[in-house]
Amino acid sequence: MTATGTPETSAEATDAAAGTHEETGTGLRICPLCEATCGLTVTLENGHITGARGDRDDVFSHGFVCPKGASFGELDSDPDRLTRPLVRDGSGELRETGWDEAFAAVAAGLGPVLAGGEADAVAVYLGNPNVHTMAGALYPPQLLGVLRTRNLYTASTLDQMPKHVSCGLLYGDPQAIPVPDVDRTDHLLILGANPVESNGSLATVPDFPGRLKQLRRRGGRLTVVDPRRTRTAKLADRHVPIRPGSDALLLMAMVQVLFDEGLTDTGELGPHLSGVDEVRELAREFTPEAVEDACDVPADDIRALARELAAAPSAAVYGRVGSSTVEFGTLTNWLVDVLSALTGNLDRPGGSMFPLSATARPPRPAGTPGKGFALGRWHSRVASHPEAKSELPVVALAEEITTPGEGRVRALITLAGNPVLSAPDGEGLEKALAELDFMVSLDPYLNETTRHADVVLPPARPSRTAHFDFAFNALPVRNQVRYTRAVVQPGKDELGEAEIMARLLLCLAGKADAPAAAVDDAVISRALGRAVADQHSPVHGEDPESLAQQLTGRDGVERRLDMMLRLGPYGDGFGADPEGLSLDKLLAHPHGIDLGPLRPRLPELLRTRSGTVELCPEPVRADVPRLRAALQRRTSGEALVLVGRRHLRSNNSWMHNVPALRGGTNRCTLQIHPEDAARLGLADGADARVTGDGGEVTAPVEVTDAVRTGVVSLPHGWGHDRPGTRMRVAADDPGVNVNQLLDGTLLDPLSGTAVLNGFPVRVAPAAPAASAAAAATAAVPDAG
Ligand SMILES: Nc1nc2c(c(=O)[nH]1)N[C@H]1C(S)=C(S)[C@@H](COP(=O)(O)OP(=O)(O)OC[C@H]3O[C@@H](n4cnc5c(=O)[nH]c(N)nc54)[C@H](O)[C@@H]3O)O[C@H]1N2
Ligand SMILES: Nc1nc2c(c(=O)[nH]1)N[C@H]1C(S)=C(S)[C@@H](COP(=O)(O)OP(=O)(O)OC[C@H]3O[C@@H](n4cnc5c(=O)[nH]c(N)nc54)[C@H](O)[C@@H]3O)O[C@H]1N2
Ligand code: SF4
Ligand SMILES: [Mo]
Repeated sequence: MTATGTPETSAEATDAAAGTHEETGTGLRICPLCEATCGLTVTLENGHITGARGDRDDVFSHGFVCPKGASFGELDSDPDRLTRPLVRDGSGELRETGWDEAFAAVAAGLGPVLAGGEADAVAVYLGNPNVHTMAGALYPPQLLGVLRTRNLYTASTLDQMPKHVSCGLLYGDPQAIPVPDVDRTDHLLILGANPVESNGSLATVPDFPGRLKQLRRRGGRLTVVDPRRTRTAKLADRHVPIRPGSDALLLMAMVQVLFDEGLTDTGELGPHLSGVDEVRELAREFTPEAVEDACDVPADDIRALARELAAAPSAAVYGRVGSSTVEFGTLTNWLVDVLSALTGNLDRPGGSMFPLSATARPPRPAGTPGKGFALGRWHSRVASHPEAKSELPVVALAEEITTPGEGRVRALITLAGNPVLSAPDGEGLEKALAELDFMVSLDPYLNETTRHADVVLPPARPSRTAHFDFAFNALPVRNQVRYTRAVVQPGKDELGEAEIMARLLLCLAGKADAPAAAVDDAVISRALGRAVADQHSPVHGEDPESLAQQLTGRDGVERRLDMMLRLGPYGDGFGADPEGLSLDKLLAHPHGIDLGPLRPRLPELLRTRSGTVELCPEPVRADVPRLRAALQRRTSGEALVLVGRRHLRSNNSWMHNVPALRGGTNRCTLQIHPEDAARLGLADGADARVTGDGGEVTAPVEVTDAVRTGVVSLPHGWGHDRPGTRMRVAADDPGVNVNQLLDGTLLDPLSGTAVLNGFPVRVAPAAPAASAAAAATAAVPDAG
C-alpha cells in the first residue's frame, strides 16, 4: 500500500492487501506528541517506522523537529503497546480477546448500569491525547450526547480550565482564546510557561524556542516570570523569580500602575470594551507596595514591568500551566487578557490575537446577539462543586464513586487518560476505581489507570491513523491547515480510534449491531440539515442529501472533515467559492496550506450578551476578596512550596516507556536551592522525604540554584511502580507520583481546576534504611 497517497510519497506498493505491512518508503505524518503540530517525514520499512525527521516543506513547521518527534517510530512500535483488546475474565485477569467479544463485554457491563435509568451513573474521563487525535475531537461530543451524564471529567481541570472560564466571561465563548503573536510582537511577557521544554501550549508554535530567539534578534524584549530559572527564562532579558501562586497579585498591581500612571490606551478596541472603570476600582488597593512582599518581587520591578508593557510598540502577555493550575488560576488568566486590553494589545498584530481555524464555524455577522457564558449551571452531587463548561472538577471524581446515594457514579469510561497519575491523590482514586461496577478504557497502554478497567480497547498506532488538528488549528501563531493520511494501513485485527469510539457510542445507544459508519452519517445529516436552514450559510436552502452525496473521503472521518472544511470560513461552500477549501484541495497540498498571518477578529467573534468585551465580569469580581486576603500572606523562612516541571523528552505520564526518551536529565528528582538544601541537611543525590496533605514520597535530591529559595520542584507523570501494568521500560525507573502529595481539596473555585503548582510541602532527609530501623527500635524501648 502506498503511504499517504500524496505526490510526495515515495512508498512502494509491495502488496496491495491491507494489513500485510510491507510498506517501504517515506510518508508524511503530523506529529501528535505535543501542541506544536510539526510536520514529520517518516521513513518506513515493511510497515514499520524506521525514522522521523522534520518535513522541510511543511508550510507551518518548516522542518522543525524535537527529540520526541524524532522518536515517533520508537513510540509507534513500542512492544508494550497493546495490540488486541483486553477483557477481564471470571478469575479477574485481563485477557486478550477479539473486538466483537470486547464490545459485547462493554455492552454487557454498561447495560445494567444504563438500564437503571440514572444518566449520571456513568462518568466519562477525557484525557489529554483526545486533543491530539481526530477521533478525540469528533466522537466524544456525540458520546456525551447519548449518555447525558453530568459526570464529565477531563484533564482540563488539571490544566487550562481557568483560561476557558476567563475567556468565556470576557468574550462570551470559552473557546475564544487569544494567542501571543510571537512572530510580530515587540515585547513578550511570559508567566508560568516554559515553551523551550513544552514547545508551547494554548499557542501552537512549531519551533517556539527559535521564534523567541528571533524576537530577541529583531530587538524585541522577552520577560519571563517563573519561580525557576528555566531554559525559557535563560533566553529572556528579564527573569522574575516570583513566589509561586502570587501571579494574580503581580498582574493586579501592574493594572493598578497602568491606571495610576495614565498608561492605559485601549486603542481601536475602546468602543468594544465595557467594565474598564470597574477594573480600575478593583485594582486600586493592589499597589506594587501592597503586593511586593506576597509576590517577593520589589515594587520598583513591578512598576517597570507595567511601564515596559505600556511603552512597547506592541506587546503580548502569555500565561500557561504555572498561571493556571494555581490557587487564583481564573483571576490570573483573566488579568493576562485585561493587561492586553488595557495596553491596546488585544486583537492587534504583535499583541494577542484570535486565530481562525479552517473548520471553525463561519463568523456571524457583527451585531448578532450572544448568549453569554454561564458558570455553575449545576453542581457536583457530593461537594457541590459548580460545573464549568459542562465539566466537574477531576478532584471530585473519587468521591462521586465512593459516596453512596442516588446519582452515585457506578461505571466509568476513560478515553486517553491516566488520572491515577495526573490528578491529585491517585491512591484515593485507585481505591474508588476498585468500587466501580464497570470500567472501560480506550488506551494503547495497560497503565496505572487502565489496569483497573474491565475492558481495555487499544487504538491502532499513530502511523496507522490519519491526522488533522481540530484543536490546535484554533490556536496557531499563523493560520494554516494540514492533513495527513495514515502512513501505513491498519492490519486486519487493528481498529482505528474513530471506529472504536463509534462502536462504543453504539453500545451506549443500545445499537451495538449497527455499523460504525451510521454514527458519521447521522452527524453529517444533522450538520447539513442545520446548515441549509441557516440563512447565513453558503448552502442555505439547498438539499442536505445532495450535499451529503458531494462529500468525498475514504471513510466517515474524512467525509466529516470534508464537510467541515467546505462549510468553514475558508471553505468552497459546496461550490459557492470554487477556490475555497475542501478535502480534495487539502489532499492536493500534502505539506499544508498557509492561510496567512492572524487578523483582527473583534467584535465579530464576541458572544457576550452585551456584545462587548466584558472586562469586569461578576464572577471574577466576586473572587477578588479572596485575592485581597492573600495580600497579607508572608511566608516564614522555613516554609516550602512545590512546583512542577516538564522535560523536553517527556509528555505527562505516558512517554517514559520509550528508551530513547529516558535518562540523562529526564529524571524524577526533587530540585531544591542550595540554601534550602543546606538548612535541611540535604545532599545532592541523597533521598528526601517530601510530605504534603495527601501523602508522602521519597525522591532523590538535585541541588540547583535554578529554583528559587522557598521552592522545590518535582515533575509529574511518574510513579510507575504499580503491579498489573504493562510498561516494562517505565517500571525500570518508576520515579514517584508528585500528585500523591495532594489530597484534592485545593482548587481554583471558579474553574474547579486543581492546584498543582505552589502548594505547601515539608521536606526532610529520608532516613537511610538501617538508621530508620534503629530509630524505630529506639522509639519502642520494650521491643527487645
Ligand atoms: N503535578 C502535576 N500534575 C499534572 C500536571 C502538572 O503540570 N503537574 N499537568 C496536568 C496537565 S497539563 C495535563 S494535560 C494532565 C494530563 O492528564 P491525562 O490526560 O490524564 O494524562 P496523560 O499522562 O496525558 O495520559 C494520557 C493517556 O492517554 C494514553 N494515550 C496516549 N496516546 C493515545 C492515543 O492516541 N489514543 C488513546 N486513546 N490514548 C492515548 C496514554 O497511554 C495515557 O494513558 O496532567 C495534569 N497533571
Ligand atoms: N516536553 C513536554 N512537552 C509538553 C508536555 C510535557 O509533559 N512534556 N505536556 C504538554 C501539556 S499537557 C501542556 S498543558 C503543556 C504545558 O506547557 P507549559 O505551561 O509551558 O509547561 P510547564 O513546563 O508546566 O511550565 C509551567 C511553568 O510554570 C512555572 N510555575 C509554577 N508555578 C508558578 C507560579 O505560581 N507562577 C509562575 N509565574 N510560574 C509558575 C513552572 O516552574 C514551569 O516552568 O506542555 C505540553 N508539552
Ligand atoms: S515539538 Fe512537538 S509536535 Fe514538534 S516534533 Fe516535537 S513533539 Fe512533535
Ligand atoms: Mo496539559
